[in-house]
Amino acid sequence: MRRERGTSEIFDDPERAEGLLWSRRRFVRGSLTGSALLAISARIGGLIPYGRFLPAGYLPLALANEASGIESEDGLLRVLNDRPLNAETPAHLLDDQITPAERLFVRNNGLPPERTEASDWRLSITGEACLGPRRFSIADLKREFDQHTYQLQLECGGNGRSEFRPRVPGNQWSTGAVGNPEWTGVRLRDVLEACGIADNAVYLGYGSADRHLSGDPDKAVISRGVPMNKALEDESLIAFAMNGEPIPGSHGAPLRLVCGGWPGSVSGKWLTALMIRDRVHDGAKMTGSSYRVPCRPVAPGSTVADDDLCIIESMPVKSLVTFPRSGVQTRAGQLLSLRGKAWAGDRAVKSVAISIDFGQTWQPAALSPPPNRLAWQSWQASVTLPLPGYYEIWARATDDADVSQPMLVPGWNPKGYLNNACHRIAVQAA
Ligand SMILES: Nc1nc2c(c(=O)[nH]1)N[C@H]1C(S)=C(S)[C@@H](COP(=O)(O)O)O[C@H]1N2
Ligand SMILES: [Mo]
Repeated sequence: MRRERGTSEIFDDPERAEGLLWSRRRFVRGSLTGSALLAISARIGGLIPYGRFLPAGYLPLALANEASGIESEDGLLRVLNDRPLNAETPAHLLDDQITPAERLFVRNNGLPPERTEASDWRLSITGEACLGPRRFSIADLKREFDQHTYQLQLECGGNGRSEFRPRVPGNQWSTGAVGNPEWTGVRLRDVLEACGIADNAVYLGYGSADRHLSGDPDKAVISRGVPMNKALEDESLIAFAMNGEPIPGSHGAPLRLVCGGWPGSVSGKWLTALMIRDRVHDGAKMTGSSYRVPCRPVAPGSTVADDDLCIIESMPVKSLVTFPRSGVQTRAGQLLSLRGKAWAGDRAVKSVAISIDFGQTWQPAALSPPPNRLAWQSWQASVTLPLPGYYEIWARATDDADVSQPMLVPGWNPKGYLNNACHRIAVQAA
């Protein structure tokens, strides 16, 4: 006897849902037959005007969301783990050009330090390739060096991890481990040059004051860094303020490194040390499989030797639809305003395109230039949904080297980094 499954049971498991909704019988030479479309329409609860363009095997967002529980309560981050704290921001809360503190995702690898008084804080500069090691208070930094303010985009290397199949371990971020606060601080370059950079300098490593989950005070939680050329860019900051206020506790108070456009993990929070290294920095989470991806593509599910993994540098082009929020109701035949953000690691975004018909046709969005290098860019567009029914709005950004976001989840890798697949929202037109 065939057992009927309730919708919630089916969609507990998106992989199985996909199998059930898109069983082979329902396709004729790769295209969707009427009966499959009807089955999907029934699940969604209405007509899908562009249903004939649904790609084979595609799980409509209205159903996928039900499975993954992406929705958070209004105005709140979605907590993925509370020890250490990891929380992401729903896309519709990232509509500001400058991300407010309470809407910036939190990614902690350990526990924040107990004491973070700015007046007691010290930053040491050392390393094999540091000519004159020094120690600075925050007051010293402010007095000795010019201050600079930049909007700098921060995205966790694992943002989008939840979409990889087979699944990979780690925080199951959907799209919300990204933000674009405004940071104020001194240039890393000015401070390093004041100490003296030897000719053999290769890499800058950081040390920080957070506490290892094991409780072992000798264990570093994370100690990553960037090659010297990235460290010496104008926008690489030792920051003491975020959005014009002292940096909040969860975001690295009172001092942090910010190197925009690279995986967030290079932007050390609770910064206590900088090491000018004569080799690639080898601190915690620089080696093994941390923040490294296969140097050459691998089959999904492969085991990859550490020697075949390369350190992630600039993050790839990506975008979000931040207005309206997924799941809204609107009216057919009326203009619907759309807004979003786009960013491209070290590059700028050149264009953003929108599709309302599952990628058959695309229309350009209006894209603002970045206020400074390494800031995300805002875009807007308006569309008309011709008939009542279920739609998805897809956004796709292209960077200034003509690289576009993929429609499908790109290159599977053992730790689930660098998923820059297009974002999409569901809209019902009445
Ligand atoms: N000291 C320290 N710095 C850190 C981390 C950390 O756990 N400890 N997490 C890193 C990671 S993986 C990311 S994505 C960003 C997140 O910054 P946020 O929590 O301010 O958004 O901080 C980075 N800097
Ligand atoms: Mo991260």
